Amino acid sequence: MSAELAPTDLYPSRVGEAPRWLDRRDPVVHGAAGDGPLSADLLTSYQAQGFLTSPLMFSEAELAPVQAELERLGRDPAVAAMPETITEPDSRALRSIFAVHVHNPVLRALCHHPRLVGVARQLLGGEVYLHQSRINFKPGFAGRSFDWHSDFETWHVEDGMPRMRAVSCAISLTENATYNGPLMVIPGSHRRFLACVGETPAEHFKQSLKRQAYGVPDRESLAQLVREGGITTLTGPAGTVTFFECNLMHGSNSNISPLPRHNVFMVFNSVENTLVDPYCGLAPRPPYIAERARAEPIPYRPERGAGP
Ligand code: 6CS
Ligand code: FE
Repeated sequence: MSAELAPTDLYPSRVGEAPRWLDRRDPVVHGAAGDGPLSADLLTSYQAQGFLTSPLMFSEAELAPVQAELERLGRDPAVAAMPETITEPDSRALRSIFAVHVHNPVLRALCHHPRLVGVARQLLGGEVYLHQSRINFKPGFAGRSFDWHSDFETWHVEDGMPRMRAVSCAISLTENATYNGPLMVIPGSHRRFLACVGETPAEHFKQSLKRQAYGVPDRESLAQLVREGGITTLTGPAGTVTFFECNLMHGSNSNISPLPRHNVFMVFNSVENTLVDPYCGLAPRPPYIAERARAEPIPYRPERGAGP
């Protein structure tokens, strides 16, 4: 790795013998109240909690074409064979399809939707591009869990994202109920960085996207975060939009209910925070997991009359 070219590693992880808390060196909110659709109160809440849910929604009519596209993709054998498609660790059920904003026009339109881009620009303080996008399927009976993690820990170590200036957006395409494996977050956990233990193996993504083993917090640190912040379960009807900060600790349970939980995720990153060589010293992950070449700003024109 050309370490001399990369900026100093402000968040070293997977390098020590024991887990370690490091100070957050970046703001949580990079823009201001006048810069976009979110009020000062919503920005203050995001700053403290690390997430915002339902400040805006997608209607049933807006969602219908996306839901139809998900059905179609889920059935297409050509899609099942793509490298972007990840199956569950214990079955051939679909778990994720990556880079949907690149290869699918319907999903691309959703990922570029001004309602979302306006919020991302405000939270990140300027122009944004998509670092990653994916559909996370969680079919009834077969959908498996996602262990607790901070996305930023992985993006920093494995992708070379230098600073905490990214935000994830989750849009639920089915109802997310308490019983079908909804997203769970630890409020306030984004305000510190937990350096994890373990050395990243080569091509870790082949395993981690099914079941993550490196870059996951130790039990003691996790218990401490939950003592301080509790756990919030993000339930809501189809169309619910959640923004969560890149360093917020989150995870989800398996879906043993008969009812599917399908979400679309996209990750907005500031154009001032583009990727450098991965801090773990290994080869970068494929571009369908972490975009490094196409970091042009998403064109933005505000929706007329929109606002949370
Ligand atoms: O690898 C990624 O980019 C995302 N997926 C997992 C399972 N963990 C980290 C991050 O959210
Ligand atoms: Fe995640």
